[in-house]
Amino acid sequence: MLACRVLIYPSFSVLRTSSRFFSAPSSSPSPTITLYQYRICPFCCKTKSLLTHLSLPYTSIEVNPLTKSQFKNLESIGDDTYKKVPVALINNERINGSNEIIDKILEISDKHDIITDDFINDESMKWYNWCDTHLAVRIYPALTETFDSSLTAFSYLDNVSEFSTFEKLSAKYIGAFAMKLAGGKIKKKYGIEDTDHELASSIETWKNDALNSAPFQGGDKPSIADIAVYGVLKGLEDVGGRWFEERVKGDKEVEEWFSRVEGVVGEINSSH
Ligand SMILES: N[C@@H](CCC(=O)N[C@@H](CS)C(=O)NCC(=O)O)C(=O)O
Repeated sequence: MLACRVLIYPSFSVLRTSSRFFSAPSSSPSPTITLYQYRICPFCCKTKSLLTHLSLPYTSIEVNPLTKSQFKNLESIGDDTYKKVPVALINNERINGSNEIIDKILEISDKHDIITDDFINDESMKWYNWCDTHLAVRIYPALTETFDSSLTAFSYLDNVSEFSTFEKLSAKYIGAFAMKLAGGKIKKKYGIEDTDHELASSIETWKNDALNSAPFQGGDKPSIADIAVYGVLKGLEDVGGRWFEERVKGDKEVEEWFSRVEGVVGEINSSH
C-alpha cells in the first residue's frame, strides 16, 4: 500500500494519504496562483511544467535577480526571509521552494485521473529527486561556463517587458558576471569537474536508466519525473545554446521523448 512505504525525499503529502484515490472531483473554483520566478531557473520551470500539466492557471512575476524588488509585494506574508525563487502565492498563502509548491499543487489539484499510483510512486520519486539533485544543479554551471555563455543565458532579460532598460542592462551584465562566479561555487559543492561532460552524462542516464526504451519514465504515460525533467530542459530551449541542440535535440531518443511529453503537457509559456 502506497501510504505505508518508506518514501524518498521529498515526501509529498499526497503520498501520505490514500484519500486522493477516492475523493470526488473538486467543485471548488480554481485557486489563485502567482509564481515569483526567474525565467531560466530550472526549479521554476519544473514547477510550471506541473502547473501546465494539471491545467492550473497561474500568473508569473519575473523577479529581478539583482534587486529582487518584486519580493516587496510579499513582505510580511509567511516567511519573508526566504530570497530564492520559485516562491508562490496560492490563495494568499506564501509557499517557498519548488518542492513545497509542488506539494501544495498536488494537494489542491482535482486531476485525480492524472495523479495516480502510476504518476507518483517510489520509482518516479527516485527520478524526481534525481532531477533536483543531479540534473537541475548541473544546468547553471553549464550555462555559465564562460562569461560569454553566461551573457547569452542572461539575454532572456532583454525580453522582460516589465523591466526598465536600466534594470535589463544592469541585471544582464552584473547577473551574468555573478552567475559565472556562482556557477563555480555550485561546481565545487556538487563535485562537478567537466560541466559539459557531466551534463551530457546526466542526459544519458535519463535516457538509459530512467526511460530504458519506454515511451516515458512512467511507462505509457508521463510520471511526475517526466514532467519535472521535461520542465527543466524546456526552460533552457531559448538559452541552452550549443549543448541543448546537441544533447536534447541532437539525440533521437531524447528528442522523441521530449516531443512526446510536450504533446501531453502542452506549451509552457516561458514568459508566464
Ligand atoms: N531548493 C530550492 C532551490 C531554489 C534555487 O536554488 N533557486 C535559485 C535560482 S535557480 C535561486 O533563487 N538562487 C538565489 C539567487 O538567485 O539569489 C527549490 O527547489 O526551489
